[in-house]
Amino acid sequence: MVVLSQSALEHFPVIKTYKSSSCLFPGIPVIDIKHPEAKSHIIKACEEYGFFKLINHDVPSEFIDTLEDEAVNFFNLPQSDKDQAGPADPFGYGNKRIGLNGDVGWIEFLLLNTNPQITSRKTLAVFQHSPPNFRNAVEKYIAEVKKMAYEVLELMADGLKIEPRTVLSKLIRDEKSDSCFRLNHYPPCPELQTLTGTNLIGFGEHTDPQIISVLRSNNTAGFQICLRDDTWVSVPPDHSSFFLIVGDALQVMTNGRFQSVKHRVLADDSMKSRISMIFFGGPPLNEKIVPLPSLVSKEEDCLYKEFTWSEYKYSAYKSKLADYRLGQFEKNVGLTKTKFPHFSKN
Ligand code: GA4
Repeated sequence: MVVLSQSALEHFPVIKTYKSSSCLFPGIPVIDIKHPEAKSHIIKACEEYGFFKLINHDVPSEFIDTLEDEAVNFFNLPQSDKDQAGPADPFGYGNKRIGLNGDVGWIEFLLLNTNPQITSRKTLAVFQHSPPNFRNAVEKYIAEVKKMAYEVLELMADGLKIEPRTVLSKLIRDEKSDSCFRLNHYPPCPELQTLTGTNLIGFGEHTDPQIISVLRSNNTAGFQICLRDDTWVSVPPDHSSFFLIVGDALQVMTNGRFQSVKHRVLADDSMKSRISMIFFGGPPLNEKIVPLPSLVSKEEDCLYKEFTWSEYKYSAYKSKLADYRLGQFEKNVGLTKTKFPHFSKN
């Protein structure tokens, strides 16, 4: 993975980098989960950015550090050992290929499903082929992050004034919740320095299909989000906080009041490896994804057709990373972007 020839580079999407102008974005909303007004801060952040940084959480740092160490151990294994846990179909170990439809990135990763009831054969194979403490570290971390995600979703329901306050969190708490977990390793790419003004894509732009994603990374830069005016900004890394990302399903459930945020990762051009861990909270497969009734005043105001998570997920897995996946589920295709002021460019 680390040997990078010019010809290898030619197979990778290279985008113009605006390193000097693509600003580090100091303005990202930072939410203290214990602040008395956290619920209204969350709503504002989701409306404006579909994204926020969460601080003062109760996830013990020992679980975070242990998982990071285990992830480093895993990615340091000989390539032939890692390959035994692959290819990602979509679960398992993946190297450069993302999804099933030709997307590539400067990345290697492990994608696992997290529901013990439907633990895929591939997820079990990953645990068999990984260091002995790996499974334990993954399971402990996920259990803690899930608890935090429930709390965030309950504060969100409070802020949206919907009852019961568990209306969103119960979808992820459900034993049939179709959630998944991803460990990413973006190897350093110092050769980029010779390619002045270009940058390699680690993980191309996309929105997450699920309800909410909880991202945590080591202190390496590269993560960017797309603002409502279509500019890309770099999010300063912070290894002790979590970044919460609104997914497509939550966009639909809020009838577009929240918008799933486009994000991507650029490969670093220093000697630093980026390690990230993301929990994707999804509903049960048979769950209907529809706007919450209290967020739609009249039936004709409902922006989306009715569909189940299973229908959406399988359609997402047929798409390319950068596709606008919700388009075919909109009642009036293309209208969503102009319906709400915060979607418009100005
Ligand atoms: C994006 C969010 C999650 O990482 C993911 C990704 C999935 C994959 O890597 O297999 C997808 C991508 C993600 C959306 C479109 C499809 C499916 C790759 C891809 C091209 C695990 C998910 O659920 O959707």
